[in-house]
Amino acid sequence: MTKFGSLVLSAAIFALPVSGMAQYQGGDVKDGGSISGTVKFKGTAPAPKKLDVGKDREVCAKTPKVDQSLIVSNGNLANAVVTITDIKKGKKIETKKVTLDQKGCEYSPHVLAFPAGTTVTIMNPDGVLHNVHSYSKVNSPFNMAQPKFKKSMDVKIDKPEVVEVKCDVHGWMHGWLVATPTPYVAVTDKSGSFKLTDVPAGTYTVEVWHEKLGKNTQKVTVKAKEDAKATFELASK
Ligand SMILES: [Cu+2]
Repeated sequence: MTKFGSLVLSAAIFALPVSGMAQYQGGDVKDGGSISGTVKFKGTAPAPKKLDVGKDREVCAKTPKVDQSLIVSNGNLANAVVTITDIKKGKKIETKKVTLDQKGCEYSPHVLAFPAGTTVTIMNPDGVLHNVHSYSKVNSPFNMAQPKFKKSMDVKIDKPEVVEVKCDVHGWMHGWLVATPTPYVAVTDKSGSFKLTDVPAGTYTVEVWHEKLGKNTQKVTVKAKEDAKATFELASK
């Protein structure tokens, strides 16, 4: 292949994954409204499994660990990610640093969501070795040892993707980094609540994603300076 040809090809490969991002235009939002609501779990959720902490117990077993992959309280679902999938224009993307903690050998938060282009600071306050391993396909995967003396390290997630993260030292450690093409993203708290703010008036597709329960969408109409309510319900697959 000619030099020119390979340049064109590599430019095309580079351009593909970010095309979704390029479509979004950030700016000032005047008289924006919001979308808030609750994500519910349909049915009776099993009690979360206790995790077997078989390594570095003096640090990792200080607090009991339970499987975070399905946390439901009073029918409300935690750790669900809510986004607007078809918004083309809205508030500016601010890529402030966000933090993923590993205190007590557990990822906290279990699901961390942010706009693509954000730098994630991964903390290691416990003084044990972790190995942070990402299972990304769109972004370059990382596999980084974090020795006990390395209190923090940064990793930038450039492109929109749901990235699974595991620790190769502690098999029970498992979490998610969710990078979105727009700034409209929220993760439900223990009460299943979420809120997306500064949304320009209009009708949008709002999507909820949960690691175990999958996706669900609904159309939501936002009026200027008003809060639109949306309730989602996800069931076991
Ligand atoms: Cu670890």
